[in-house]
Amino acid sequence: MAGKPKLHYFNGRGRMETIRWLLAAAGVEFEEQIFHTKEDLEKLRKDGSLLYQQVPMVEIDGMKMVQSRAILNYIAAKHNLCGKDPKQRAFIDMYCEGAMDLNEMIMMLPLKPADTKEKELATILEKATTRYFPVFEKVLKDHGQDFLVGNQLSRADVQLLECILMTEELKADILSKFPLLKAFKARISNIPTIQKFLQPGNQRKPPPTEKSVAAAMKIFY
Ligand code: GSN
Repeated sequence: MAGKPKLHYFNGRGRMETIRWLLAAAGVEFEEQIFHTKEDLEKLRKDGSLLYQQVPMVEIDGMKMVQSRAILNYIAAKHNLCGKDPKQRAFIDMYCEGAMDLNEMIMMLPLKPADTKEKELATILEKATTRYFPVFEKVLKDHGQDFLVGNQLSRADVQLLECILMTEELKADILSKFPLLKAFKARISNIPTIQKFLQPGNQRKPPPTEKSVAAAMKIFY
């Protein structure tokens, strides 16, 4: 039997966090090899472990996988989290890409110059409430089901929950005009594997701080 997946990344959320979420939701235990220095990253590069010299890298089922989307696709396919036919998958992919676009804006916020951060934050909140969340609210309203696609848990539900929680960290009442998303958040958070991941002390990473961002920057630049 293959061992636990091993995640190679720095000590932060970045592009690995959604991978942590998806593994946890699928009930897969995983290990983390956190690197703290440029030298640790160089070592991985030198031993040929990184196809494009980049992380995230996940050792899984005898592969050293890179490219966060490829990794997510593999985990989702393996654990039946991408729908039951190509059409369901098409919708799941569209919802995931929307959630990832919003996540990426949030992920990049700490890297923006200090004098643009406030404006950037306002743009993110505006996009969340006028572009992304209305789509998901409408999907849930139109079909009246518990999950976004096909009336069963998919990666879209997991990735949307991650996205909602990240956006709430920026503005706690961001869901105030989205009652169905509020109920969705409670419902998906209650799935036992996800509930476990949300417990303090689990493998979910905390939001970035000035200190953690500076430490990550030192590794890559
Ligand atoms: O999605 C992906 O995994 C890739 N398309 C991008 C991965 C990436 O940009 N990795 C950064 C680390 S910070 N993001 O997670 C990276 O390894 N940068 C160093 C480099 O030489 O590009």
